[in-house]
Amino acid sequence: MNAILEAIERSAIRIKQAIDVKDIGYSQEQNSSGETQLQLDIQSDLIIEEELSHIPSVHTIASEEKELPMLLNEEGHYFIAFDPLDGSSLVDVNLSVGSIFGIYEGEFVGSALVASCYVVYGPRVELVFAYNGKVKLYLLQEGEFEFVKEIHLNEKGKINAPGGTQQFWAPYHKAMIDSFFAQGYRLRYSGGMVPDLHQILLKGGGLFSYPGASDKPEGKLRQLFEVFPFAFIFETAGGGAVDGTARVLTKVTKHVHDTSPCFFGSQHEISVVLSVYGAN
Ligand code: P6P
Repeated sequence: MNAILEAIERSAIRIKQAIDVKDIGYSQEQNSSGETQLQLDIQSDLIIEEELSHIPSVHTIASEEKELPMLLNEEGHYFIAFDPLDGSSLVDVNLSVGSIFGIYEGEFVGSALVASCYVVYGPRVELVFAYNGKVKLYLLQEGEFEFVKEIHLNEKGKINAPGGTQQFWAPYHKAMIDSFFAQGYRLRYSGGMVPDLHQILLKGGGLFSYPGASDKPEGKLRQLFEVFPFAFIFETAGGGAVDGTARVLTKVTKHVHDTSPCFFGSQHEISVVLSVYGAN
């Protein structure tokens, strides 16, 4: 696992350099989710693929930017799913973006997740790694990621990050979101999953939601590359991650690019989601 973390660290440093110097032109290609790929998306994907290809324990990789999984080493046992540069379109307005990694044992299913990691490229480059019951924060300093602290979520938070298109929300979802604001929760939503969830983790808690809605009944965020890795991190940090009625990590993934409605947060906020969705 240490070799994988080191490969992610090397990838992060190379991706940060690419963000800082590269133009952000669009390619002629689209990814499997129908999103036009930035040159940066493609470059970030190739950087991670190259760094992981040197690790014997990695069997297969799956990327948000690749149609199908890619076999790297028959003898390996880790299956790694990643979103190379989530929220990449935010680069052209100079907002934070991130890379997300899910490290699965033997197969791409939520229950096989054994470690998760994300990197946030903002005013500083930080990395969060969840493994063996701990969530650890690292800060890039002079070319090295230095350990900062362990992350724990409070039982209840103060941040509300409501994703999705409001006009398509179910009425009970809108009433639930509004109820948090009526209790004084602060609106914190940039459109970048990594910085939005990083803020909730570092500020002690709250709720991030990207629900199923009439325009996207199965939500927008991808199970293997985005939802499951963050679910693992939030649960390890003492919070929860559900699709409205159940833990997202129990979901069955039928296709590598499947999405899921998702709610990540502190225990209190997750219990509110379960009671509201359970009653509708
Ligand atoms: P919306 C970025 O495109 C992304 O995949 C996530 O990073 C982010 O949470 C979500 O989409 C934002 O989606 O519909 O609110 O713009």
